[in-house]
Amino acid sequence: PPDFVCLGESMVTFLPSRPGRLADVPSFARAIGGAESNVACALAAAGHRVRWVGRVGRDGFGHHLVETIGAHGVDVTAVGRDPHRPTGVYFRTADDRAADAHEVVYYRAGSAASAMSPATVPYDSVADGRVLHLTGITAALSADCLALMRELTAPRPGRPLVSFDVNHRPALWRDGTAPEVLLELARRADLVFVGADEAEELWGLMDPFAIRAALPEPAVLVVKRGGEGAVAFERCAASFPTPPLPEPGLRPGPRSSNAGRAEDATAPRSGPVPAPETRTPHTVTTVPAPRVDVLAPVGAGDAFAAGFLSATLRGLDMTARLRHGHLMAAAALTVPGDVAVPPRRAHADRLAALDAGAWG
Ligand code: KDG
Repeated sequence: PPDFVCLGESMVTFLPSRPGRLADVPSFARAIGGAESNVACALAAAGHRVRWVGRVGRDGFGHHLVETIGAHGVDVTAVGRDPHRPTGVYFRTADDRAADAHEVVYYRAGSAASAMSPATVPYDSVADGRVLHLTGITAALSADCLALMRELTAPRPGRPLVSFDVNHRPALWRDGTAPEVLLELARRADLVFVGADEAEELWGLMDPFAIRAALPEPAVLVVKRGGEGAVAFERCAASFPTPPLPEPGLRPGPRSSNAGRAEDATAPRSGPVPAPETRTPHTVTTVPAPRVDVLAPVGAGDAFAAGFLSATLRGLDMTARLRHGHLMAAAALTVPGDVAVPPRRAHADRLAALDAGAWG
């Protein structure tokens, strides 16, 4: 069985040959994208057994996606092929003055992946891994996809650990339901990743403690704060992760000075007052992000999730998990495409083990 199953829509991505508005760019280079398969590719590169479950059209773009993701070492045998609907595609633009001023233009309405549902995606094809990684993008694709997300996150005996990246894509949510749907799904997951910027757009919350107060259920909540780093909340005696895989000679990185404090979230602090249900004590670990020159931000969140998930399954401590997330994200930030070229595991371990001073 795989360590990870990642489910979601992958698309052929078109990267611009030069900066400018969509109307002005003369040609594009073909690449691949899709938040969940980006995570799958990075996890495979980190040495894990990974399956990607999605649905593509019976068309050239569908073949290309399956072949390329498979060539990254990801198991693609459970990918569905839809004879009636096309594979989704999307175009990116670039702005040479600010990397985050790019546009993303989707051509995915009615795509093959939007036909994923409890009927077209057999539960057994996603439930036999140790961790099932999902994102909020899937919930926005169609009513069927939302039903599938609800089924996969419903509590049931023997459910794999569910990892959920909120991944708010405003262009996909036209009906105003994103705040409530994404909160509902996140509350049913075991591990949640959310950007502070997304939490502000969705729920008007930016302070990590306020976000934790709104999302007390997941055993682990990671709030990403861009260049400022990330904060992880872990419920004490959390059931996540399952016992780590034995790895001889593993040397976890040192703790940063503010790592691993057991906190009662109801203790007085500045900022919004947490809801009473956060009385369960949790540890709070903060790790700054390394500085990099950003070439293209798309895919960095997926890379972060992959680094964090890989380190989690390896049984590394929370500081090391966050550092591996940042290192993988740095790899994605410095390439033009969506899929990171991750550092080799031994190299990443050495970087993650640098002392706290090197981490800002
Ligand atoms: O996280 C990166 C993804 O956003 C990108 O690869 C495309 O999956 C994608 C999406 O739906 O935006």
